[in-house]
Amino acid sequence: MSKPLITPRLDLLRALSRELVSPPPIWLMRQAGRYLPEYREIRRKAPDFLALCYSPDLAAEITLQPIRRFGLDAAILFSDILVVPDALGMKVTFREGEGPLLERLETARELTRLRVPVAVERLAPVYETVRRVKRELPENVALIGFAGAPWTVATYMIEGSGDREFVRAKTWAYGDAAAFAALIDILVETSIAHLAAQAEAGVDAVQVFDSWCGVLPDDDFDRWCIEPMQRIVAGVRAKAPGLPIIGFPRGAGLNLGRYVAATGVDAVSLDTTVPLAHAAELQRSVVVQGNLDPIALLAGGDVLGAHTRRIVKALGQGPFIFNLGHGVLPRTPPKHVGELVALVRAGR
Ligand code: 1CP
Repeated sequence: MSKPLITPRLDLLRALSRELVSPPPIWLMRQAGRYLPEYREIRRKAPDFLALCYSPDLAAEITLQPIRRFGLDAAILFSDILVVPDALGMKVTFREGEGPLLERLETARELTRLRVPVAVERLAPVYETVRRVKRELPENVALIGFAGAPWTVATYMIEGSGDREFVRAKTWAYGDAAAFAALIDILVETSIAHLAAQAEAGVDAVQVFDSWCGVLPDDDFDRWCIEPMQRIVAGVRAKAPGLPIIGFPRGAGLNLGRYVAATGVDAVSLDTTVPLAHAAELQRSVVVQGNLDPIALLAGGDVLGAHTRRIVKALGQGPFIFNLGHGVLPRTPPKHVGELVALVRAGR
């Protein structure tokens, strides 16, 4: 018998092309990671976190773990936004349970140290992971690639570790905008190349994480979040036409509408604080994704049920992808993720 000529399109891609998919596709930020015992088992044996990111076998296995357990509609490549500074030649380490630590950029003069032309070559193992995952992923599951947005990645490169006031990064951006723009340019260029290489290796869509753009005031939000993202969207579209792009401007608040209109992203991932009435309004012009509070997932039970139903009721009538408003927290019981998937799928 001959194979059917048309394979059904992935639910995630249908939703990203503005189709109403009911029940909505679901995947979760940080769906692979520390809350899963099978991840912790692999992590325990690895020399360090980046070694996992650069091992195609292990990274592919970790990418597939939540798919096997929960049957989600999309896998997200197991990697990190900080592989980009690492590939540019900055030393990046991850301390167990404490987050990343980077050798930091002290002055604009140090930008010449960054190895821009070879960065993407150094990320070859990441693209090999994409190819392996694609071979093993069930055919109804999409694969999402990603990168950090320039502002967010720049904050790690300048702060070195998490100063949540961003004193050094902001002082640089406000005080020496030309030098800061040079760093942002390097990150725009490298992100475009990194995302296009993931597309070439086979990802079905990409997400750009701007986890810290919510701390920028007014014009600086335009200059360091919206403008770089406009260039990334244009650059990726030129190299990988048709690849859907999801933006995650976490904490953008009142700037969300302008971010969507100006960047032209196919979908916007909403953090937990975005009111559902506002999300429904945005949905008229863009696909929305989100925005369950990760704490509701951690809590489980009636709290999880009530929060989930409220979101599906408010957003399930338009183009929508169910997700969290930020990543799965390490102490989340895996059972709650299974319950969430069942709840969203029962909402037909
Ligand atoms: O110790 C460990 O085992 C490492 C924990 C861990 C994991 C599982 C880190 C360190 N990164 C990751 C994977 C990761 N990071 C993925 C892929 C898998 C998935 O989502 O399932 C993705 C998409 C990221 C993205 C990422 N890394 C972001 C953007 C999203 C967000 O959470 O806001 C950011 C800011 C990072 C930096 C980073 N890497 C790791 C940690 C703990 C952090 C956050 C540090 C901080 O809060 O400043």
